[in-house]
Amino acid sequence: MDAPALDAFWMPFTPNRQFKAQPRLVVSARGLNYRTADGREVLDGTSGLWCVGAGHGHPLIAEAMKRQIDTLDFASSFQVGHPGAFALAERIAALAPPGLDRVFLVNSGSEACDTAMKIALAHARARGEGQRTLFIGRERGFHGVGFGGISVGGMLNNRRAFGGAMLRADHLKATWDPHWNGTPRAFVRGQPFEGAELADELEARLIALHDASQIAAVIVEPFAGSTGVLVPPVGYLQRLREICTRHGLLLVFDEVITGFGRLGAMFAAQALGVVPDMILFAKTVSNGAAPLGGVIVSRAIHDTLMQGPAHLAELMHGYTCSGHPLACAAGLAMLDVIEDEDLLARVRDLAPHFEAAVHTLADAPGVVSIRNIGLAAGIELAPVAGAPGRRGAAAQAAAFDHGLLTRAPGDTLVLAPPFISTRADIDRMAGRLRTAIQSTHGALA
Ligand code: PXG
Ligand code: PLP
Repeated sequence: MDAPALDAFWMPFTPNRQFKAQPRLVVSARGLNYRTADGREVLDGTSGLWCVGAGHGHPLIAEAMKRQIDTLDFASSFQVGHPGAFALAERIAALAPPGLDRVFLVNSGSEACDTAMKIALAHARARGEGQRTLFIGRERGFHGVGFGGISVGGMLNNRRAFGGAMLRADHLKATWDPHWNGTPRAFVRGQPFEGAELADELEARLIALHDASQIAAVIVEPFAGSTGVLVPPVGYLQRLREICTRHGLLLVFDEVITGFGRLGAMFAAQALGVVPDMILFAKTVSNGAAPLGGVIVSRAIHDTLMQGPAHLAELMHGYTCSGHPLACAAGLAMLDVIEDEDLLARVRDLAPHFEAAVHTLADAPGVVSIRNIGLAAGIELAPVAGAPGRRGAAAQAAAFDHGLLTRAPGDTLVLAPPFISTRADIDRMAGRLRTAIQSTHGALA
């Protein structure tokens, strides 16, 4: 294909003017590597955007999608159905924690979040508790970009421009504190052991302030991914669960990043041993090969909503492409791949090496914190005075030029490698990241 004109495409979450002045185009991908328009290989250090756990161009997924498009290209799931959506939901239900076995399919994590919030509101109303309209999220949480997601989310920049249009929400504090009780833990490996009591704020401040009777649901990511890998202390999620149970609140885990293997279990709920009432998923479920997401709902919530006249939809909600045949084919194939290639065990096996590799960057210039869990890590750089985000952006651009795709929320560089990475791939990623950090450090001092 000839090089396209870049003007018309308004790129999402991208500094458009800067990108179009210095475009970085990828044109193909296989396994762990992207190929750029000018023929260079770039190692995918972020699984695309946390999606491509099984590596790019997986033949089983590609073949399943090709078969599907030749058999049934589109069927809506509104009042008709096709086998793929039922089969996918059944498979996912069987993989989820006990009690969570009803699955609403959508096309993205943002839609999953808005869907879960609607289910929580409808559930409250069905129980005669229509006053429950407040959601509790967490500072530095990300739940996509729908109006529900930005309301319960805690990223200031995603909220600032839309303030008046948001739903009622309040927020827990972020779990990240580099000096817990005066003890430095900027370079803690994995989950910090102290600090579970951060969760007590839910009861001591938020429930005390708003009253449990007003709260529709508490929505958190098991670890905050897109704000730079903020890992909760051991026991924190358990405490949230206990408090929610004590006060009759629904607990929702946003597993858009953690779902389908990133922590070495199918869901973080299983890796960390805490069962919520709903789980949101997207991204890795289809290996990124098709837009696909969903909400796994407890049988209890689902059954509460199965009421009203039999000829009317029990939930007035759904997307044209909910349960799209191609997305379902990709999802079913990805579940086969996870099983056949034992990807969860590979993640568990690789995670300690990954942890050790990213922590070797502690002595790279300007690194102020390194955090990791499963196959996710955030390497935080000291900001340029008066220009937060500049150093992160410069290092991200340099990494790409040195053959590594990374992400830079603010001044944190994120690594989230595909599950099929080898130890040598991980070392290469860490090496290229070091080069990028070193090569941009001096210029921005
Ligand atoms: N919840 C979580 C926890 C996410 O990480 C979404 C919801 C929204 O999903 P969709 O499919 O609507 O984008 C996400 C998305 C990053 C980055 O840089 C992360 C996401 C999206 C874009 C960038 O880490 N996560
Ligand atoms: N806008 C219009 C005019 C529509 O007809 C529809 C769906 O039928 C939508 C928006 C919603 O689109 P989607 O179902 O893909 O989210």
